[in-house]
Amino acid sequence: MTVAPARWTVEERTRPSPGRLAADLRAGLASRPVTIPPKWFYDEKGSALFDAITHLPEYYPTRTEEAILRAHADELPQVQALVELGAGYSRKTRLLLEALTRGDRPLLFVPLDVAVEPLRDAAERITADFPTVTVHGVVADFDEELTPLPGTPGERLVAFLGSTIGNLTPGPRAAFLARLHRATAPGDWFLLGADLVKDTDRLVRAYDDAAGLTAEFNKNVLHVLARELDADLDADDFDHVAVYDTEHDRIEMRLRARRALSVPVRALGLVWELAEGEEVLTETSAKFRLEGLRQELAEAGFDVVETWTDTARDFSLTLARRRHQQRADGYVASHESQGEP
Ligand code: AVJ
Repeated sequence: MTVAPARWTVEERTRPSPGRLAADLRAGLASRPVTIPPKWFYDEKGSALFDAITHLPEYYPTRTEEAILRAHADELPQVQALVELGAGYSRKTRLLLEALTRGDRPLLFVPLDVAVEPLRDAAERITADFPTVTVHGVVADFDEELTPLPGTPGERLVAFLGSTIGNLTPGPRAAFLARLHRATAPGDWFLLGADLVKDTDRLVRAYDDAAGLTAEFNKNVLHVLARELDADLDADDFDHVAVYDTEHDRIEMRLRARRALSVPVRALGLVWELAEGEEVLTETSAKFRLEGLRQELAEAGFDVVETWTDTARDFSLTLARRRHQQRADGYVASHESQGEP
């Protein structure tokens, strides 16, 4: 009997722990409005709800991005490694893998995710379906340092799809791009999916659908807090709210207390007091303008090479490349090949 060498590994750099949720809630309770980071939506139920949202008629981003990717996947650079931030084994991942392995090209696939189980599942299925792909999964949070990224420096494509970048407000977004810059080398590519500014009514409907799935998704974070932090939270005490902030170009999802509440949070040893009508901020989802994106990327050291959109300009895919020596301010580093000052 011969045993094939394993074509996948999963490297655990972080473990999700209730301690991190406790710290996030503690910090969130001290801010106004009270804020809970959106990453805590995604337990098993929340992930399933999000998947259902992507099929809703009102939620255009996923299907639009997929169509753009389908139309332009063959124009992507032929790289040695594909790194996917927040990856799973989506249809979009398949499209990328198909395009990058055409003609039986070998490819290293580096899915990066906060959870180990989906990574193992994806790694098994991808190695089974794509004979020329080797998988090196990384369990990590892109809120934290990304370095070192597997793959050959200068020959990698980092994909960050689905407008997940929209969950970051401008400061944290610049910090994320700086982390990406530290983790990449000159010549590496960045493929970014970003939702675009559009008619307010359509945006609000995408985050407040008629079937109520987004409301359920939003309230799911209350179940996560109740379970993980032993909090007496009842989802029925809250209303789902989705508003568009035209000043900051972003959707905000909030949970509004229907009455005054005193919520024991035993894991934190405190009682969370909410006034009637008080709103808890659970997600911001930024909507972008192409010129602004181009500028943010350039400031972070990534030059836009291509921008693809659908005909309605609802969603964008941007292909950028990490600059070689020259910086936006004109400074040219002559000797170092990596890591500008
Ligand atoms: C996964 C963050 C891109 O902001 O559109 C969907 C999450 N929230 N419906 C988004 C989400 C409500 C989604 N992202």
